[in-house]
Amino acid sequence: MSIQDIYDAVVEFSIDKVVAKVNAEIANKTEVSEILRNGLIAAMDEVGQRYSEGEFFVPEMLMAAKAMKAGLEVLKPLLSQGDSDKKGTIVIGTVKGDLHDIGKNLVAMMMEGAGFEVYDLGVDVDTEKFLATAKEKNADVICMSALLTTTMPSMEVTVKAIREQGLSYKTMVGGAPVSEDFAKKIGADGWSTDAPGAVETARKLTAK
Ligand code: B12
Repeated sequence: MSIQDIYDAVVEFSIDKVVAKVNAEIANKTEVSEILRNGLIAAMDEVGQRYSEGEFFVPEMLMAAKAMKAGLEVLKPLLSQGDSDKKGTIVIGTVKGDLHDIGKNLVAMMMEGAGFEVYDLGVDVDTEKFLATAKEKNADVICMSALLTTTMPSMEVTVKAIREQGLSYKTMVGGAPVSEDFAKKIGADGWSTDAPGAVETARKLTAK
């Protein structure tokens, strides 16, 4: 039994096996971060690679995503337990035109675990929705996720709208194709390659 079994189960699209193997690793006291990084997330990178090589198509990506999500559900109670001190308020969503939500969900779960109040708007979220929710919930930070290079530009639209309307929300951007350079270029306040980094960045941005 090993982390490799979790990786293999995702690449084989076996929901039952993913759930069983993640539970087994938890029972084994394996670090959650290791299950995530070397098991579930590494497997999704493999799936993306196989898609790029023409070995997998959209249905396979979707089946792997379902298997990964089943694994995340098992981990969720462990990811969202922790700091109960109320931190800032976060509005998070995947940007307009983009339906990828696994990474965004993971960021939301870890933010919750770190004590933030999180409003998750789901996928395909436009600027108006981000801003309307941020106003309604009196948010500190708007977090935007994008997995497609074609949807990244809408992050800039939101950042610009905040500036132009004289609003004070901080912005954080992330997702596989989003780089620190891109974040700086569009004027976002924060960026991170992964969910733990997203929590760290949100802590810094909301530090009073
Ligand atoms: C699963 C998947 C799908 C699933 C998504 C299911 C779901 N519910 O999410 C489905 C099948 C729907 C799908 C569809 C498509 N996909 Co797809 N997909 C993937 C795949 C294999 C995995 C993504 C994933 O979940 N990774 C795991 C998570 C945990 O990682 P993550 O999202 O990067 O998140 C982490 C960090 O980025 C960061 N993070 C994420 N969000 C945020 C936000 C903030 C604020 C911060 C700070 C950090 C942060 O923290 C996260 C946790 O550590 C990727 C390949 C890849 N390696 O990325 C392709 C990939 C993203 N897809 C791709 C493509 C082309 C498509 C389609 C266009 C295919 C098609 N022809 O229809 C469609 C687009 C649909 C749409 N409109 O969105 C391409 C994108 C190419 C590009 N450069 O734009 C990729 C890279 C595959 C490839 N190698 O070509 N896809």
